[in-house]
Amino acid sequence: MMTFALSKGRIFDEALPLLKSAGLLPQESPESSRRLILETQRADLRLLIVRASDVPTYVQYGAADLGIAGSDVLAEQGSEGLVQPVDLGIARCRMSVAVPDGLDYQAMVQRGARIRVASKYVQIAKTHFAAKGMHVDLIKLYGSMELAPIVGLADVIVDLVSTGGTLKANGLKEVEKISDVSARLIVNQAALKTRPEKLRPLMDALAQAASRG
Ligand code: PRT
Ligand code: MG
Repeated sequence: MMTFALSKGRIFDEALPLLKSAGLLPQESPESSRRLILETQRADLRLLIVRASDVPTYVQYGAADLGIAGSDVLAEQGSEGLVQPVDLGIARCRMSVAVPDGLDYQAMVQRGARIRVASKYVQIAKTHFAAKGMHVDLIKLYGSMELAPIVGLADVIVDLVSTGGTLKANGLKEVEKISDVSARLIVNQAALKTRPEKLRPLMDALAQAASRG
């Protein structure tokens, strides 16, 4: 039996065509089912439905053999014990710094001002501002980052941006791209060593499906 960890929502929706063409479709939709373990078209493969940020943990500990995780989550949490054979090119967005519309970010940077940064991605933010030689105070949030500068909790945020609509709706603007983000296939390194004959064909099928997409 092989176990594949996946999150509902954005990643599942965009992974669906890939799962379909690799013959890995679940028997029921995770959006309508309350089950957390789903059977698939293949008797030797089951899906685990977990939070997006928990996918690497399940695969790292070997509770799942493989999974799909955003490169944002992998960069934030580290990817020890994981192989990342394929950029699936789905759930694309970018990690950016955003500030209130009226704020002159470049001037703040040039002044060497100490800034307060709110983010769910504190490691990514820390690395980014350290590389720029900036002093920052990091404030960890778990969601609704856009609110922080509006209510004076932080000067800037580091968050994912796709259309830019969420920033705009909250009076913020994107001032610096940190990285491009997309979902990656991840595989437990030890499982790949001990059962390559099972895992390789799956990895190849998903890689092929992704390259066609
Ligand atoms: O929702 P939950 O707390 O369970 O977990 P999650 O928010 O981590 O999961 P989910 O499903 O929302 O996101 C899973 C993955 O999708 C992320 O880790 C990214 O790799 C990827 N992804 C791609 C995105 C976006 N695009 C995206 N736009 N994740 C989040 N967003 C959010 C962003 O945080 C912001 O609030 O969408 C908003 C911005 O969108 P625009 O279009 O208004 O710019
Ligand atoms: Mg979400």
